[in-house]
Amino acid sequence: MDSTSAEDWPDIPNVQDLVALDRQALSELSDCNSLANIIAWNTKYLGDQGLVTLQLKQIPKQDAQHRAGFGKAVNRIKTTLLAKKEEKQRALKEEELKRSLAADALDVTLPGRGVPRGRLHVATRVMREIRGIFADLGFQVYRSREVEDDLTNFELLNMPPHHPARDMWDTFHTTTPGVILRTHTSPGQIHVMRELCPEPIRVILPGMCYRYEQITARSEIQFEQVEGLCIGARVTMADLKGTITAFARRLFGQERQVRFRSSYFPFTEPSIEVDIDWPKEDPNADRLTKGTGWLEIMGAGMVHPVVLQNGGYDPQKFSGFAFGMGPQRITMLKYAIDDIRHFWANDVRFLQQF
Ligand code: FA5
Repeated sequence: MDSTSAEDWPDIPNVQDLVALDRQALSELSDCNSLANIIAWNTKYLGDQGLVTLQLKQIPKQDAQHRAGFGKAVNRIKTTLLAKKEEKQRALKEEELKRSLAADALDVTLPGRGVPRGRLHVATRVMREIRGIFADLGFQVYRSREVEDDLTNFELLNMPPHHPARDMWDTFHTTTPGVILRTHTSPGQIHVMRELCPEPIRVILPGMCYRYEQITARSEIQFEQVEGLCIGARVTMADLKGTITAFARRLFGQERQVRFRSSYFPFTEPSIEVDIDWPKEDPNADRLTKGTGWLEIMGAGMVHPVVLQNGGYDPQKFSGFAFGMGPQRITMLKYAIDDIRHFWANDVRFLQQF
């Protein structure tokens, strides 16, 4: 930076002090590397008690001969320092702006942050697939209640209080005697029959069921079922077999073999259980089929005449079939899910796989 030299004012006696002050001020100014430093520098030299200001206050005390020269010199120093200070201040502000722009740089070419998209739970997807298949087969959806009475959940389905088959469906009782959480969707058969009798029926009844039993990898205390009910003048076992086979092939693939095994349910006669074959090349085949090559997907049968009667239908004129499947177990088979508890765990690592 330029500084005043003693030769500029040869007629001032204490010119050396002024020159030294000027040089010191300029040197310190050039060392300032922040706006805060400049403020401190300004206070030291140009503030009310600043070193240059003090010299300005000395002007009137100079003898008449040197007063004008001294005043001129001090004022010149002040003016120069002010100008240099402003110049330095501007440069520092610019530097600071550049630094902050570089630090907060916004790269407008970066791709935007993706919005995470939700999806349907795998159980909901399979449930919709099942509904879709039965819709194509001409079945309507009938919604039925989850809180039932003992009469509809058991008795009207041909299970009087003493019936040993009740042991298969251990129940959650409410504090109101006889009011329970349904153990299966089958009581819905009674509701739909009583509502639609004597019309023919072709419905599915999806919904939640509750059983007081041990939770395992295959069993929950709360799970979904899809009940099916078809009633008409000449409904036969062949209709049941055809419907189930068409359903299983649509859901699991055209090549699938469907096997019907005789079984027992108090509300169907005859009763069957339905298996599908499982591809041997699937590494899970042995575990899933327990080495048999077949997997059970539902219970079914021809509606028992007592149940038809309880629903208002004359068993001499009407016949029907019914089935009940667990869509969560079907989902487990379809996607090789090894534990039914994943469905309710709400773990996104599980959910994101589907
Ligand atoms: C019944 O519940 C009968 N109501 C089915 C039926 C309906 C037969 C109409 C005949 C005519 P079952 O208890 O086997 O049957 O259950 C049917 C399906 O529900 C099972 O195959 C299984 O897929 C599912 N399920 C049963 N218990 C559980 C459980 N604790 N957790 C998950 N799914 C279950």
